[in-house]
Amino acid sequence: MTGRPLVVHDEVREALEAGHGVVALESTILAHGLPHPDNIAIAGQIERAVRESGSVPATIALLDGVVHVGLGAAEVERICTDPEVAKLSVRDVGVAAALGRTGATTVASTSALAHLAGIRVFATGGLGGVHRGASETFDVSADLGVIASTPVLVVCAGVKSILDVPGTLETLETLSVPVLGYRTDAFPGFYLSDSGHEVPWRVESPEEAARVVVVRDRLGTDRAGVVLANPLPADRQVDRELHDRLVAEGLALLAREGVHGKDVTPRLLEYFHENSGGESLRANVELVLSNARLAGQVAAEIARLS
Ligand code: PSU
Ligand code: MN
Repeated sequence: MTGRPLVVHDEVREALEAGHGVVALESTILAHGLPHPDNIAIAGQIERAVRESGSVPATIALLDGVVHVGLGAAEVERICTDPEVAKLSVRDVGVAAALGRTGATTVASTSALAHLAGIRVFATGGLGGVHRGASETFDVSADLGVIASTPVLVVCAGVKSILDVPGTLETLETLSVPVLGYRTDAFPGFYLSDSGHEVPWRVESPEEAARVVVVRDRLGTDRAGVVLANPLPADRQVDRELHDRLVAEGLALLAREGVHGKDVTPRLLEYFHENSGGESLRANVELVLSNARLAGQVAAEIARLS
């Protein structure tokens, strides 16, 4: 047993060596967040959105005990198709690697592995956060703590309103993670453009977001990542009534089925996709593609400024 079980795809390694923009992409959203078989085509669209904005995509996953930073099409298809693909947060990655397993990486583990590979920007859909009732269940996503100690900029559409949104924002403040609204003062609520809560900072362009990363780095104030919150346009968000009904039903379903731990988010997403007449999937795909595009632009700007 020698060497680190981590492979960086040739194209990604060359881009990093040449100082070009690279965007990390998570695989949990593919394996556990989007329905099969749509997830295969969507994975390709996400990678294309990064390329079209001038950066190289690096989808991250664990395959047969080896971390891959950058996947080929067949590997993406495997992550999207194989029902045995585990959901791996940071604490799971080393164990799964030791046991030779295959798994998808969350926001937490994708950020950590992106940083190991030298990638500074990461695009996803929504962050994990503080769950409602967390003061009793202690269910707070590991995403938050890992972002707080991993200098990667995460582009997301905020968090879902199934979570405790103000509690999540308070926790990000406690953990010293800056939250930037992209052309907005409102923290987005994933399916909704505005969660009803404010962000502390706002940036108007990919260049401004890139400057935040570069200047924070130069200052060396702390090692926290940055959350760049990119809302769906108001006319593309999910209808509020439908949204509120899905959230109420979804939370009731979790209680009824006794779902807990890492199964909570995938179960809810599945419920939404099956009960929204295609609306949750439509919005989810649009926001992920928009985040991938923006992340590609920010990564290209960071490369230019560095
Ligand atoms: N939020 C979404 N879609 C997702 C996830 C979150 O809207 O697919 C996934 C991400 O991979 C995130 C993870 O990192 O769920 C958080 O899971 P948990 O709450 O178990 O930490
Ligand atoms: Mn949890």
